[in-house]
Amino acid sequence: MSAVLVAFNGPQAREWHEVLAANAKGRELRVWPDAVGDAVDIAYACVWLAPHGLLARIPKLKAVINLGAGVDHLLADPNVPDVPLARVAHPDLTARVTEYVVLHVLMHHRRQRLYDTQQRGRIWQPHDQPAAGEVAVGVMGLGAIGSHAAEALARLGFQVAGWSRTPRDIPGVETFHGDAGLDRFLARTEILVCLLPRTPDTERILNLALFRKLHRNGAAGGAYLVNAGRGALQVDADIIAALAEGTLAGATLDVFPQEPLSAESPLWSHPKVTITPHNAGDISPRVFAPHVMAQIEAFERGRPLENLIDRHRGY
Ligand code: NDP
Ligand code: OXD
Repeated sequence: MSAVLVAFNGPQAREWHEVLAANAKGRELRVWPDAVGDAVDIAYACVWLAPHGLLARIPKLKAVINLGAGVDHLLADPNVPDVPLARVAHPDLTARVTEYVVLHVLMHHRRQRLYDTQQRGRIWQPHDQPAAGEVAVGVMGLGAIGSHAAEALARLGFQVAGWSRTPRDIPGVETFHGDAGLDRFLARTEILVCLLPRTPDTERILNLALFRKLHRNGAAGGAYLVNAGRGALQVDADIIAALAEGTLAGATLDVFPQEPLSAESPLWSHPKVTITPHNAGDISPRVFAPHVMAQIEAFERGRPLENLIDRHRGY
C-alpha cells in the first residue's frame, strides 16, 4: 500500500499525526519534516501550510488533501502538482465558524463593547436596543460556511443578504452576486461579515472605499465589520481610518495580512476593535481524520475525492 505524507505546519501537528495514524488501517504514514523517507513510496499528501516545493518532490503523488478550508497557501505554491486537490468542507468546521459569526454580530448588535466599558467605570446606563429584525447583516461569500452562517443569522431574525461570485439561492436570504451586485449589497448592509476565500479578485477588497458604501444610518447605529475570511482581504490601515472617520463603528478581526499580528499593530489597543488569533473555526483533527482516511481509501477504489478545489477559480 502506498504511503500518506502528513505535513501539518502548526500547533496541532502532533494531534493530526496521532489521529491520522489511528485511522490509517495499516497504511503507512510519513511525517514531515523528520520522517518523510523515500518520497517515491508516497501517493497521498495531507497538508496545512506546508512549505512550497515539498509536493513537487513526490514523484508518484496521486492526490492532496488540504487540512483546512482555505486553500490560498496551497495554491500559491508555483509547483503544486497536477493532481486532484481537495479541502475541508465539514459540518464541524462550518458550525464553529458560524458560532463565531453569530457571537460577533450579536456583540456589535447588542453593543457589548460599550457595556464592557461602562462596567469598568461602574456605570449603570441602558441604551436603546433595536430588534434584530431592524438590522441588516450582509455576508460576503456564500459557500459551505457563508451560507450556513447567513441562515443562522436569518433564524435570529436579522435582515440577511449575501454576496457571491455566481448566483445563489438561500431561503430567507436576499442574494447578490458579482461586481454588478456589490454596491447594492453594501448599500443595504450595516453589519458586514466576510467569509470569502483569498484569490486575486478578493485581495484588499475590504478597503476604505468599500467601507464608505456601507449603510451607516440604520438601526444598528453605524456600520460594523466582522472578517473571518482571510487577512489579505483587508487593509488594516483603511480599517483604522474608517474607524477614525466614523465610517465604521467597530470591527471584529480574526485574520490579518501578517499573522501573528505584530505586537506593534495599533489594532491591538484600538477601543473599537476586537481581535482573535485566527481561530474562528479550527477543525477538530479527531472529527476530520476518519473522513480523510476514508476519502483516500475511496479514491483508491476509483471514487472521486469530495470537496475538490478548482485551481483556476482559486478556491
Ligand atoms: P467556499 O469555497 O465553499 O465558498 C467561497 C464563497 O466565496 C463562494 O460563495 C464564492 O462564490 C465566494 N467567492 C469567491 N470569490 C468571490 C468573488 N471574487 N466575488 C464574490 N464572491 C466570491 O469556502 P468556505 O465557505 O468553505 O470558506 C470560505 C473561507 O473562509 C475560506 O476560504 C477561508 O479563507 C475562510 N475560513 C476561515 C477560517 C478561520 O478560522 N478564520 C476557518 C475556515 C475558513 P460562488 O458561490 O459563486 O462560488
Ligand atoms: C482556515 C481553516 O482555512 O482553519 O482558516 O480551515
